[in-house]
Amino acid sequence: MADEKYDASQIQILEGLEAVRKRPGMYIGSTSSRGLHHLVFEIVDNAVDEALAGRCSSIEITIHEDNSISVLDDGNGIPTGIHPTAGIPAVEVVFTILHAGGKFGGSGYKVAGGLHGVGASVVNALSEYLEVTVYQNGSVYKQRYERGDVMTPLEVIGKTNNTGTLVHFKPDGQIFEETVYDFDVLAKRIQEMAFLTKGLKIKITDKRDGKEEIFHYEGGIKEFVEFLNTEKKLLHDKIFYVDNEKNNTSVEVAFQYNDGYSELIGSFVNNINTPEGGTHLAGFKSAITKVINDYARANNILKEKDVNFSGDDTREGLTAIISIKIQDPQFEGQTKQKLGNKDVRFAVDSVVTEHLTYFFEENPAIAKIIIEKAILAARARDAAKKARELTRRKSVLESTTLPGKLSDCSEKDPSKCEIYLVEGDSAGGSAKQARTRLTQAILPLKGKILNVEKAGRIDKILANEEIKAMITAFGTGVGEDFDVSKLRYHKIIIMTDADVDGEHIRTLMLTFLYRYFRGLIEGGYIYIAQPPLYKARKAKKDYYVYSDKELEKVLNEIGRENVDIQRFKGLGEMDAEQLWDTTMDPEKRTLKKAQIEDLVTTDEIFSTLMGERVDLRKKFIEEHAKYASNIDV
Ligand code: TSJ
Repeated sequence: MADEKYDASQIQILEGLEAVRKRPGMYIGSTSSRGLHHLVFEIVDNAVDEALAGRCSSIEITIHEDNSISVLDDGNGIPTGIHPTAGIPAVEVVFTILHAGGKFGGSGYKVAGGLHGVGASVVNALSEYLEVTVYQNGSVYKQRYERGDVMTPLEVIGKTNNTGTLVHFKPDGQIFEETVYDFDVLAKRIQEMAFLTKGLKIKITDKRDGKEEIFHYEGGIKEFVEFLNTEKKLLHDKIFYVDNEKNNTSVEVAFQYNDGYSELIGSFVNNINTPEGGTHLAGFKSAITKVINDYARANNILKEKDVNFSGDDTREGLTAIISIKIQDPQFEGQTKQKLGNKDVRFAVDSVVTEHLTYFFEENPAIAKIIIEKAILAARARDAAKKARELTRRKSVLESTTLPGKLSDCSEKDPSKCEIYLVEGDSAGGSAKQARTRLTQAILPLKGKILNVEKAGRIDKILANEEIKAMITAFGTGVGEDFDVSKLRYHKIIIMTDADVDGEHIRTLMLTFLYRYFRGLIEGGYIYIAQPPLYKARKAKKDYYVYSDKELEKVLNEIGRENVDIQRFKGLGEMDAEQLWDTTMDPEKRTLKKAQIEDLVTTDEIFSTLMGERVDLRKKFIEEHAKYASNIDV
């Protein structure tokens, strides 16, 4: 290639990637641990695309001892030929031009990839170094970049009989606040990727400690459902599964019922989780409601006088995965996580309707079991409704009669109000003393609140005093009555001890909110207070410290001599002033927003921790002293 041409394109390229280094958050969300892990997913997404195109069957991810990452696939290799308009090798375009990648006339679905849908060039820009090796046409090609700059041109460095792409990069310590990888964070998302791409084998190896895992599911999302239902009592063995295409939409659905009372539906568009659902989820729900009702009528299980099952009735105990792939996904809603494409609803509805009708005809015993479950759900719903009406008359759930234990705030504008849900009466007392009366309400909750996962249906749960108090204080109503516009506090803050018991109670509360007030989590109203773990005192000066890592940092700064370190076992060990200063003062505190992070752990935690299996629950609590991490930012 002519040198001149090479230089010319180079200048333009450098400008492009400089922007990424200046404002990394714009491209990868943040430069925290989350952004660090995001880099890996960006790269892996590209290799998964190659698998979706049918050219790759195996991906190997390695965390090296220096926390650099390599990703190897056995696909065709990123094209090495000169790109017709850029005039440089296509692989160099991929790594040096923003938003390039994958658009070389390849067919099939382009997975948007990652949170922000940006590509390899962003990873390159944010890496101390990145080396790409392509195995193609009998040759091994290699190129090296540093902080996005081309260090060496694409060179042939050897011969090979293999094909594939290897990318090795080290995130730039000048950019990232955190540079240490967490195996579990990577493994979780990679496992999800493997479930969503049937047949693809993904291996992850941690060279720092020798850990490795291989995820490989020939059954794809059918095995995902099996996995999510692992600790559940199943209502039927055979999993419903369909993988079909309709109007350019690939529709893959799997589901199975368990004897529980909640529904767990994971929905994905081009391998990206859509926690807020959208048209694909709507299509699925309308199909199963319709097919179950039609079958029940046709077989005279629902008589003429009977009303139809509601959608909720047909989804009690349902575990499902919906994975669709489309050419041009449109995301809407506040967080752009809700699929908006109108025609997708019809495509999913019609594929599921057709195959589920057929499935019920082939498996009448399963149809009967599912319908019986819906009958019980409908009865419980009626009972709960009657109970609610009764209690409403008694004004127990009426927001005008607030619970006696609530110390309400005086401000009436919900957007300015916050409520602290505080574990235990004594901590509740300190919090009450510490708070700002105008905007902060305190609701102390006794000991272990009800374990909703084991308690059963909503009618029983509503009878629990602690839960009744929360519902009344929130003001939103619950179940069919839920109305987020009636929420009395725009911040609901869970404040528990920093010990294992506190964690347990926090998880119980989150479980309750997840199951019955998911709208509050999705709306971003639920927060977790961060009380300090330690107080370090030196020369009459106090340092409040929130993690073991921070303690190390503080001790390094102030010196280890003559330091008095106090570990706070519970909120109760702090006086009102300390509690205010460290945890409740809006000017100084940090709050974590609870969000439904990923399906794999969320449900693993909720069912393992809360379900029937006491042995697993114990083991889980012991292993995961910090298990709310999956639900935090
Ligand atoms: F992200 C990335 F670019 F760094 C990256 C890309 C990282 C890794 C580990 C793999 C890949 C990658 C890209 N593997 N395979 C490909 N494939 C292509 O770029 C490719 C190959 C052939 C054709 C074609 O149309 O023939 C098209 C494409 C996009």
